[in-house]
Amino acid sequence: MSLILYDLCGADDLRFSPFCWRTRLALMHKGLEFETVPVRFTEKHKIAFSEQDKVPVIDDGGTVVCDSWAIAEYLEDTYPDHPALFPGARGRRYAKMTNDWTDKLNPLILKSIIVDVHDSLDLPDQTYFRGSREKRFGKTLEAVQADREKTRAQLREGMASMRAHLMDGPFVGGQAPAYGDFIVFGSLRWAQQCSDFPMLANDDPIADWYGRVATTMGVN
Ligand SMILES: N[C@@H](CCC(=O)N[C@@H](CS)C(=O)NCC(=O)O)C(=O)O
Repeated sequence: MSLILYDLCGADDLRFSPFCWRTRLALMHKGLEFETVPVRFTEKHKIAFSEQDKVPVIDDGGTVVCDSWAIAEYLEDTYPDHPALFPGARGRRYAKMTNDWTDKLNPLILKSIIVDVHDSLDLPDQTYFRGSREKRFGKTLEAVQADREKTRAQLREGMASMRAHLMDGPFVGGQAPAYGDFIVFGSLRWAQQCSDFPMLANDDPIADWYGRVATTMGVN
């Protein structure tokens, strides 16, 4: 049985989830064949078998794994002879650090593009997204996004350690992209797909890195 990725889906089949991007790129890097099943926010029934309500979920021939980090570990441990997601002696720990660091930056991206994300969804999902996110933030999506110059500045400042890291090599993972790259790339890809508001300045070394990952992974 083939491997299936349950992938968040917006309007016009837009696949924009930062977490699903992590998994998609991990599968591509491992050279594993997979199919995707589009899942809208309001189609939780499609992942009910996973006994939780978030994507990504993979079904690898009957083995169901949820949560992008758990999926990455599963793929690395199940397919050790395929290209490594966590290269190097401490690769897994560094990737986990990048995972946790990026998860803390994601809210800044979300707040910068939240109306644009809403507008990227089909109508039933727009209603769900507005209701759930306005409850989370305690204000309208428009009020959240109104501060986006400020939140984007915080994001750019928050990425300083990555700029410093990239002075040592072209990728987060070293000389070639690995899971640490896919984590950060997924978040910036999400912003790029849903919004015209650029997260990075053109002369930011992270913008160059983003282009390198896109080219290497063939996701331009
Ligand atoms: N920690 C999880 C987070 C997954 C997550 O938050 N997924 C979002 C899509 S980007 C989701 O499914 N949200 C469902 C909802 O908000 O109802 C991971 O790394 O996979």
